[in-house]
Amino acid sequence: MKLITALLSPFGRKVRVVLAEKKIDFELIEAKPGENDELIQTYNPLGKVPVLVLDDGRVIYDSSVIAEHLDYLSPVCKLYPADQRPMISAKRTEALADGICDAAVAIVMETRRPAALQSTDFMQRQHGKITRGLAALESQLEEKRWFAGDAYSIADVSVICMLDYLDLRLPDIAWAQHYPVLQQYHQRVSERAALIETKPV
Ligand SMILES: N[C@@H](CCC(=O)N[C@@H](CS)C(=O)NCC(=O)O)C(=O)O
Repeated sequence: MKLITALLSPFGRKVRVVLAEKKIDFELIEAKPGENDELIQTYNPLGKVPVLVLDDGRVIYDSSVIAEHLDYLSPVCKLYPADQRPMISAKRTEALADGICDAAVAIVMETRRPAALQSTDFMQRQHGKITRGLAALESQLEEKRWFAGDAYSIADVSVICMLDYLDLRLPDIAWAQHYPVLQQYHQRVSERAALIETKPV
């Protein structure tokens, strides 16, 4: 299978972490939106990465659909809980972490526009999504070891990828200073090999 993604995409990293956890071999095709749009749009009409191209030619997007498909393919390190309650909890946390990434990506794109065209109001709305999202995650975790159920899941993969993306792109948010529960959780979970080997630099 082939994974088409930008190396710094938090959504692409989520998929790379899942592939690493499951020890699935794949070919990485690096493609950046804005630079390789023609290639990306050939596979995904939305022009977004990541995209997974299976050996039989089937194309899968977005990152959540890819991650769930990979979890179905391999029993190694199951990432979507089998029971309904923890499964919905895992998917909701994945949606929240991905939504924070959407807001962060939107801010990064806005700051690349000419200064005169940038909207302070738009950026404040995106910042609100990020800070409310982080506060919700901080209170959800409390004393728990994992975000969903009693095991590492796609929720944890998504949250770690999101936190690392904020550090990379929006370090002024300084989330680790404001959310001590998330900070300790991040430190502990980030020791997993799949997270270390995919960490963006
Ligand atoms: N919901 C999508 C989001 C993917 C996404 O927004 N990717 C960004 C890169 S980080 C992208 O390709 N943006 C290009 C665009 O929006 O045109 C997913 O989970 O895969």
